[in-house]
Amino acid sequence: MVKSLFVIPPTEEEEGNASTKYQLGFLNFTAPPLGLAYIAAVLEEHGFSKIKILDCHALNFSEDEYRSYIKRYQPDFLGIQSLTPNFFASLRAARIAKEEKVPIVALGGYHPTAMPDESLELSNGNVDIVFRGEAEYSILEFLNLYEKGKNWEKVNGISYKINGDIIHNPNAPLIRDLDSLPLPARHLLPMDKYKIFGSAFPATSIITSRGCPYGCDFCSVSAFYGQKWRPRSPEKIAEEIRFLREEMNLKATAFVDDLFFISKKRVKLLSRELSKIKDIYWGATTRADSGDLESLNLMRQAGCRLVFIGVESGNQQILDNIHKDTTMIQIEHYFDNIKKARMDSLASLSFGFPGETKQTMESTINWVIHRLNPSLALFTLATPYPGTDFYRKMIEQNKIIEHDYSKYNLFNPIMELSGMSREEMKDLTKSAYKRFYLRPRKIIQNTVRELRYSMESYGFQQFLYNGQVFAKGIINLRILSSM
Ligand code: B12
Ligand code: SF4
Repeated sequence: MVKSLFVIPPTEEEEGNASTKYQLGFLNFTAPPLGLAYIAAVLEEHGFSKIKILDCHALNFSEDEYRSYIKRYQPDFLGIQSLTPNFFASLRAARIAKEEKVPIVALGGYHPTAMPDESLELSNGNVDIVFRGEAEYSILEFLNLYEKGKNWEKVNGISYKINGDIIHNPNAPLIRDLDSLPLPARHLLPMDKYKIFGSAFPATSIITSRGCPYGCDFCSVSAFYGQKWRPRSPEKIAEEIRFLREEMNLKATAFVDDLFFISKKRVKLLSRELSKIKDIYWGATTRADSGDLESLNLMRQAGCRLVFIGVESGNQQILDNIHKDTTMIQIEHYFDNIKKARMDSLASLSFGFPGETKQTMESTINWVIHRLNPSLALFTLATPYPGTDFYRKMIEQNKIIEHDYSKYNLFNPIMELSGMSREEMKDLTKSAYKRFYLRPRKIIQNTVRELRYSMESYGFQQFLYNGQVFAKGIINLRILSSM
């Protein structure tokens, strides 16, 4: 039986989940690699029993610890998940695997899907195959053939090198019915290591649909799935949440769909299913043009406490430039509705898109603070991820000044901005955090919010947790004041 190992590679600080360094404690979000867990579940379902997942990020593994793990386990197949910031880390992980004589080393995920040639070339022969796109069934087909010693070179969705030439097989078809997939193999993951927005208790993520029909220029998702959206059924989603609640004792979950709220009808059905499950709290990503008050109220009743909104900018021209397809009025109205539905909001802003100047940044910050006033805000820097239209345009216009992918973590300036230096951009972003969070009103609001959650979710006896809330608050204040 083939022994497989799927890996989130060990990273240096910049390459890792940037939240550890740049974001604030209360945004701390370390979610399980569901993609690897889905692949493993499909393999298990088809009789592959020797499968492991090693999440070096969650376990805080160094490259030496990763090497020792490979030495002990001696896999026949090792697959590495690569996003853009950890691409070089993935190549180092591939080199270590080859040094430890792993016969087949593969890369998969967003970055190698967008850049298969570069991934194979830069690996210097340490990567044998790139799996492009959604890979549950291409991996299954590959391992079936490989195990039987048969020729795997016709498997759809893969790229590989043969006699110096790179071969790209046709794309693997998207999975038509997501309900046909087994539940992700979370039992192979260190579930106690994952945190959702810093919650003091074990939490997880769940995905209820894949893809997104919108075409925002900068978004890797629409590039990866080709603007196609596929849902799971509300019953299947409820079944997974019930399992998480009853079997794994998890109380909090984040829906990491690219777009959770796609239609009112679906939100209604889903909320009805979720309302039947006691004691489960969740958060989800929505667009600012998607939620009416009635739907938000239903979500609240079904346990939703936090809504994440990709606002991007407080300037209409910039929103139009990136094809966000929303208006500032819609955004304002949406935040008002979230408040009326008594939920928290996390507004995600991105500075540096085409049309950005010091003035537009300033006015966005003021608009967020004084008009939207979300519970939490995330201020990042626009990053052109390979595969997106935004990347293509920035390359064509010769605007990219940072070519080191490990800096593509949303907190480093990657492009040139007219009239603003890189340092000024970084400084203005830091000052946005300070101005947003270091207001006495916000400090009190956030502390009360955390206390309210802990009481509501865990009861009075969790006094210790409340102690942690205060400690975390003080740590956050210290981070902010040292920024
Ligand atoms: C949850 C999440 C996280 C979690 C967990 C990430 C993880 N390892 O899965 C955390 C919080 C750690 C995280 C961190 C970051 N993330 Co993130 N994240 C997501 C999110 C919302 C969901 C991921 C998910 O579960 N998808 C569902 C599963 C089913 O799909 P999947 O993971 O893509 O896996 C499938 C395929 O890609 C493929 N595949 C994946 N890996 C492998 C490996 C092998 C060997 C093979 C064969 C196939 C394969 O097969 C899988 C099954 O079909 C996605 C958006 C999205 N919807 O995908 C962004 C996303 C992946 N993140 C993104 C970014 C930018 C980041 C950060 C830079 C943000 C930050 N500043 O902190 C960091 C970088 C972390 C790092 N070191 O690389 C970008 C990636 C862009 C890019 N080109 O790299 C995305 C696409 C968001 C976006 N819209 O732009 N993220
Ligand atoms: S940013 Fe959001 S709405 Fe836009 S394409 Fe990506 S997932 Fe869809």
